Amino acid sequence: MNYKIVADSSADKINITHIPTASAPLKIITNEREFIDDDSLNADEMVAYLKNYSGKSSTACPGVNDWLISFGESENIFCITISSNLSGSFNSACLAASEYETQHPNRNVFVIDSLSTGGEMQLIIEKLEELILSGISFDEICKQITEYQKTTGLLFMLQSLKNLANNGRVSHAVAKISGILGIRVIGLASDEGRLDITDKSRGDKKALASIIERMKTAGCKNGKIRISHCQNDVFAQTLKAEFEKEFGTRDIKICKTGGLCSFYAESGGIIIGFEK
Ligand code: X90
Repeated sequence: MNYKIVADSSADKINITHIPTASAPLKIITNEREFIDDDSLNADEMVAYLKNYSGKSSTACPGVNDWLISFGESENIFCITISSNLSGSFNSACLAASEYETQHPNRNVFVIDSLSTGGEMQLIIEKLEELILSGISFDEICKQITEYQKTTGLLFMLQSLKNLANNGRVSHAVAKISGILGIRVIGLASDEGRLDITDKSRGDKKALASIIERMKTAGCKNGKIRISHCQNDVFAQTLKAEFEKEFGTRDIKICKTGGLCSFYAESGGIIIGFEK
């Protein structure tokens, strides 16, 4: 029985090595250019280009065919998507899964709505690898990963909500506050997989205090933490050091946001997946 874990590119990074993986790319689209969120994308160049671009910009989820390509020829597939309340990615993955299972009656695809993105998807992927390697059955893995999802969370800190508002993912009224210089908007992925904004803090120091407080309240202890940052390595490193002190956890990884999360988190943005 062979296994494969596939995720859309909003996961930012896939940290596992023992099970084959694939990423289904989202796209970032302007009137002049189209960016495919795969390994060849230079996200920093894209962010720099978008800074000087004043026209319309949007994103598109992977199509059914993109998902089918990522499945390849594997027998047992776990497929993780960005929140179905933010994107059509889950929907198109489900369509691809049923097409795949019809074509290959002996193969299985389990599609997981992360109700989140970034680091929380990384944690789900890592847990899946662990469960597969433990040798339990496909059905048992499905059960256990669904339970695991209840024990993970996601927090974000953004310095601009412009692209989120322009694409209808937060209200323009909420986005306005983030336009004020020095303001960092902090929030959590809600249980329904939407952006739940909880704090507006001025400056990194206050933002740091709000982040720690929110993570404590959310139930973060000494489990794994996965941080993605958009052009903000300095603050990501500060967070890592503070999390180590505050929660005593040593398993913290930092990566750069991929194309999709760079587009929405924008320069300075931070996304944190954590275990409760
Ligand atoms: O299908 C598409 O075009 C993709 C749409 C994605 C929209 C939002 C992505 C947000 C990514 C922002 C902070 C994380 C919030 C997660 C809450 C569940 C980054």
